[in-house]
Amino acid sequence: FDPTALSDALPLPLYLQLARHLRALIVEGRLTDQDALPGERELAETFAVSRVTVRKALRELIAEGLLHQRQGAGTFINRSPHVEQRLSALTSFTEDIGGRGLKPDSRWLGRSAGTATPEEAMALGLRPGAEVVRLHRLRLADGTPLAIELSALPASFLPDPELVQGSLYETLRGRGHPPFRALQRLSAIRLPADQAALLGVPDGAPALYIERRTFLENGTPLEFVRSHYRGDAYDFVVELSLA
Ligand code: 16G
Repeated sequence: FDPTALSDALPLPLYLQLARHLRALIVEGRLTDQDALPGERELAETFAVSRVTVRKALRELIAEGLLHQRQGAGTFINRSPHVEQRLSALTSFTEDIGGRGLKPDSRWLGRSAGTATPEEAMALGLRPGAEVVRLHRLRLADGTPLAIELSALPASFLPDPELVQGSLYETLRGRGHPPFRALQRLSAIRLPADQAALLGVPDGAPALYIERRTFLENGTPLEFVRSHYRGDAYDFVVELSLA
């Protein structure tokens, strides 16, 4: 903690200055050795501000999802699961998260069937006007949102989005259409407000926008996915060898 980070001379109210300082420490991972913040009185003394100011600053960070309070126990940093994901294996979210001993889950943001948009038709190699099914899901690990995924599939492989209860890939394997190969593109973005809110991170937080096109063994496009992965929760790792 740096008590000199706060100043009466700045045009920002003291509680917002304190929130800004604590936010930076949390987001930059500089409080990694401890989960609990010092008590209100100790923070007030450290920063030479009133307890009311401390309380208002903490309330800001709780509203942003960075901290939580437990009755009688204190204030704690919300640690999100950190996932190290190999880029060279074609796996599903359910397998990735389950394989780490975390509980994979999805919240439906939408599911529909309809005519492919030009972009979907192009990505899936469909003729204009072909039917697709869309699955729009918030993906969670141990209850923490990690990614938003919008998958589009030709209706010929998945006639009804309701067929997917848990894992999409498991459903496809069960129907005799196992994903075999995929082409994936990752780009860095800042999350717009609506997606940041779903993922429980501040507006403009860094994320990876990932597009994946998945194919059957015979090369037929099976799935077109546009997803947003939290930048603070994922490391993508790939092994390189001499060409
Ligand atoms: C992964 C894939 C996604 C696929 C999903 C299926 C990326 C980066 N990852 O999250 O394309 O749709 O797995 O997961 O796109 P499920 O079988 O658990 O539904």
